[in-house]
Order: sequence, then C-alpha cells, then structure tokens
Amino acid sequence: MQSYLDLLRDVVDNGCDKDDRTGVGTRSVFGRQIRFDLADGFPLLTTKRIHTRSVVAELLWFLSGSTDNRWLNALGVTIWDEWAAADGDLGPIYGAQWRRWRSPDGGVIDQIAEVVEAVRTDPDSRRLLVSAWNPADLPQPALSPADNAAAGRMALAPCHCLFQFYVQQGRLSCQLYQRSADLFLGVPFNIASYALLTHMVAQQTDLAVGEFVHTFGDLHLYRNHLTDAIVFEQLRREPRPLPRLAIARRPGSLFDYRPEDFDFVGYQPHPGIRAPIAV
Ligand code: DHF
Ligand code: TMP
Repeated sequence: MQSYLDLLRDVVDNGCDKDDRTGVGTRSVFGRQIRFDLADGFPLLTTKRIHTRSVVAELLWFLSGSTDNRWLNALGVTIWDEWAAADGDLGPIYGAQWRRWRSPDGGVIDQIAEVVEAVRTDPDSRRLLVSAWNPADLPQPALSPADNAAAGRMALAPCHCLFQFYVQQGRLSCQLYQRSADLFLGVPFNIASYALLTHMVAQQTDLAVGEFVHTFGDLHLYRNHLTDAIVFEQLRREPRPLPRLAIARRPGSLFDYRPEDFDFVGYQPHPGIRAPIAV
C-alpha cells in the first residue's frame, strides 16, 4: 500500500486549495492512477485499521440492489447515516443503477448480471462496463442529500461512477474511474471494495484475479484532515504485509454472498485514526 501513502504525500505537496460543496474546503489534485496486483495480497490499508465489516456489508448492499440505509444499519453499519432521508432512503444510488437502471421502454437493466454473463461468454469484449452515472437521477445541487433522497433523487452523485473488467490469460482485472475522492476516509474503502468485487466476480467466472487499477478525477484531502494527528500521523507509520482474502465457499451467484463468507487473513494494521467526515 506504498502507492496510497505516495498519493497522500502527492496531495499534501502538490495540491491546491479548493472550495467544495460541503463548505469544509480541500487540498486537491486532478487525474491520478494507482494499481494493485491482486495476486500479491489483498489491498487493505495497514497504516490504519479499516473496518472490513463495513466494507463487506456496503458491497453486499450495493449488489443486493438496496438503497435503504436500514439494510446496512441492520448489520451494524452506519457509514451512510449522514446522507439518508428520515425513512432511511438514499434515492437511486449505486444499488439502483447497478441492478435496475431504468430503460426508455419502461424496463430495467441489471448491469451487474449482464457484465458477469459477458465476462463468462465473451471475455475478450471491450464493453465489460458498469456505470452508476445516470444523469437523469442526479441530485439537485440546491437540496441537501436527505432532501434529494426524499424527492426520489440520488442523495449523493456517484463518486465511484464507472468500472470496467478485462480478461487476459485467465486473469480478471478491474479498472475504476472515481470522479471525486476523499483520500483519507473514502479511498481506502473504495480500494478494498473494488478489490473484493474483483475477487468475487473472478470466483464466479472461474478466473484468477489480475490487477485493480484505480483512476481518480478530483483527488482531495479535506482541510480538517491535514493535521498532525490525522494525515501526518499516518505518513509516519511503516506499512505492514498485506492480508490475504479467504472466501469460505462458492455461492451459486454473485448475489448470494454473505458477510461471514469473507476473511482477511493476517490483517495486522496500525490502530484506527478517527477523522471528521464532510457532509
Ligand atoms: N462523503 C465524504 N465527504 N467522504 C467520503 O468518503 C464519503 N463516503 C461515503 C459517503 N459520503 C462521503 C460512503 N463511504 C466512511 C467510509 C466510507 C464511506 C462513508 C463513511 C467512514 O466514516 N469511515 C470511518 C468509519 C468507519 C466505520 O464506521 O465503519 C473510518 O474511519 O474509516
Ligand atoms: P461530491 O459529490 O461533492 O464530490 O462529494 C462527495 C465526497 O464524498 C467527496 O469528498 C468524495 C467522497 N466519497 C468518496 O471518496 N468515496 C465514496 O465512495 C463516496 C460515496 C464519496
């Protein structure tokens, strides 16, 4: 995970001050890329503890097609609480776009089921994509996240908005385009989540894992994370060996995994670092 620490350094050294929607303010750079060979170990940050239970639950929640925060809360996960409407609804965010993109004829498109089938039947395809960026459902900037959700719009515009699979020599790779990236809080989750998804799709399609390539648009550190106790504490820490992902069984489909199927073997991180999240 040295490449993550290099990105922190890059944003600290080369970022420009930039105001943002939340009012907190950021230091920001534009256009970066990191990559992980998933055969080398599971890319889970070791320089602070990542709450893997939250990462797994959030991915299974997306894959279930749910956009109801109560589904996550039932598993003890609270990472989406700040953006939900009073009834738990988040509007048509990831789960809805991945599984039920509305088509003009009134039907719905299950992008995830289609892409898994295409990886199996047409692995050389250059069209193995899933998009969460649906302009028809974007939030209205004047409304708060919760008010957007209550109005049937996305609470937040998709941050990890487009991903593509690629098969070469029996190995499955995945590249994500993330238009907006909170490097301290969101990005470690996003790396782990897409690495996990790649392992799951590889298991379901009888492929080995290849690389996870992570491409960033606006990559930023919030001003209130640029402190000795937060970003600079993490930069002082020595990375440790990566854990290995163990998947306990092979479920019948990508939609049948359960939280207890995953184990991050040998994960020995430094302690967690609390940081305020910008809403
Ligand atoms: N807004 C902002 N400003 N940054 C984000 O990263 C972000 N991420 C969202 C929704 N809105 C966002 C969804 N993903 C946490 C991590 C990821 C996430 C939302 C929240 C988070 O609070 N992480 C803490 C606590 C982890 C936990 O409770 O499990 C952390 O220390 O990693
Ligand atoms: P924005 O919609 O104004 O770009 O704000 C979204 C913020 O949330 C931004 O800091 C990026 C961050 N974010 C992540 O980094 N990863 C995520 O998975 C999500 C949902 C948000």
